Amino acid sequence: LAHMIDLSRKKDGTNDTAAFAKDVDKGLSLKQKDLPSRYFYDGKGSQLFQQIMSLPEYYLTRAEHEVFTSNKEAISTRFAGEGFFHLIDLGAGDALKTKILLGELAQQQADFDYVPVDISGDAMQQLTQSLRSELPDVDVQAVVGEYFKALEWLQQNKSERKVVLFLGSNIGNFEKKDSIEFLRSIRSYLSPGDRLLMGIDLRKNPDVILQAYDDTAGVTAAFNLNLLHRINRELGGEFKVEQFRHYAMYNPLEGVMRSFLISLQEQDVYIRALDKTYHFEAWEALHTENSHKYSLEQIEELGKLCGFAVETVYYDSEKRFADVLFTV
Ligand code: AVI
Repeated sequence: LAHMIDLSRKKDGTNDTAAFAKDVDKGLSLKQKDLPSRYFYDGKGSQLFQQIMSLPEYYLTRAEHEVFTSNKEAISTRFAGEGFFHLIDLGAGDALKTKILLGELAQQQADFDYVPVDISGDAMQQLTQSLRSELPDVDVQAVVGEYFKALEWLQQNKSERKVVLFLGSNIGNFEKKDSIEFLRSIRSYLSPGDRLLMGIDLRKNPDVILQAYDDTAGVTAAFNLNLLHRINRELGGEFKVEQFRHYAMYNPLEGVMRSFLISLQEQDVYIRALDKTYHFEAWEALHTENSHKYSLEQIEELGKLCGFAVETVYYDSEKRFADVLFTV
């Protein structure tokens, strides 16, 4: 059984390009230029991120894969213990890690349905298809749209138990205050007995972290620079992309990996959709992404602030990455 519902269309008549244009103008007009990292993920960017996930330096995905492989029985048993539940996978993508759990849950004959949520319709189409052939016994209700739309939609079945997955250290890309707002909002859709399993990249040797965001093959650089290509493609921007470079740095005090695009020379860039020109000084930085790394203490604290208690922490063998199971 597999369905797909599309909640991505906007009611107010504005489209995604208009929102993108507005955010680009806002970000490039700041004294310290800054663009939201969620705009990395157009078709090309999503493809590059897939490539990043299999880079030797990008340990996060492999580490979380290991967490799932070595703990799938324990996790599934916790999920399935109390009767029917919805397994809601926020930002599911290709669900490579979730499939490990789904296989185990199916084997345990758990009573659940799987609700992958993603902004990419293509990704949800492909996932639905692959699940149909790989795990035909799992009920799938794919949702195309923003995270909260999906949670709202699920409120129709308010009394049904929910387990929310937020994997891949996606929480790390939020500013601290946004992560609190986000988790509180998830919490508001949950009831006692519900759970949240969140994947979080842990603090570790700064060299290891830095290399993960500055790989030798240059895939992460291409991923970052794609944001300028996207502005050129979608907003008629005139960025000379080769006049910018990727620069990544890790601050071990804050536990934050920051990525920038640095202008290699003084230049003006015209963007047709905004009919505006933006000035860059030589070596001026445009900030594009933060990836926060957490300590276990901070994770507990963050959970507490948002109404979640830590039930179990699952690690990979090198303790690089944690999947934290929270209860409400
Ligand atoms: C999606 N997110 C968790 C990735 C990260 O590690 O922050 C995005 C990424 N940026 C550069 N490499 C990967």
